[in-house]
Amino acid sequence: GQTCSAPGDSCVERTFIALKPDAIQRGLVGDIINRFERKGFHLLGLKFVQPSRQLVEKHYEEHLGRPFYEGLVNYMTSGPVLASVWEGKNIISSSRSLLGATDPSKAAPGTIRGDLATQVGRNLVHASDSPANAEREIGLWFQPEEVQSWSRALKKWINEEN
Ligand code: IDP
Repeated sequence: GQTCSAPGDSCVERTFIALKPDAIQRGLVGDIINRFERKGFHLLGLKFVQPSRQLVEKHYEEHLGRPFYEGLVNYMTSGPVLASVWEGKNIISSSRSLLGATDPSKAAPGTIRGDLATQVGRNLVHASDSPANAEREIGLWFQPEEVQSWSRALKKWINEEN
């Protein structure tokens, strides 16, 4: 959880990405994960979990009281979720660009939601929206030993500036 203040700086962040139950049901796991891998992001943790109501309520606590909150909790607990941790340059804002707008009917073509979804209540994927939320969400969904630290041979081809 560092902050990448200026676009174009070289700071590396971690984020939490979850493929929601509709992504699993629709068989889109490979397609969505592929987009993060092809971008050059570094996978640190991955697990298939049936989240409890309590976990989802904590994850979405900022939305408590919103009209869509109950539906959102029901949706997120309706089946297994693929939870993941990724690292990369400016990954928090960059992964949200890959996802597209929250409402898939407004998401740009080329984005995950723009290409693959139509409904805000079935928008396939979650990505943390700030460094503080990324660390909070990683801590909610993962034990420390489930997040790996490994070095990739391709690193210099993806990350070096010159
Ligand atoms: P985000 O997932 O793009 O960060 P948030 O505003 O944090 O968007 O909303 C969290 C999730 O709540 C959304 O991804 C979506 O699943 C759901 N949601 C948000 N707004 C609505 C709504 O108006 N109707 C139904 N579901 C919504």
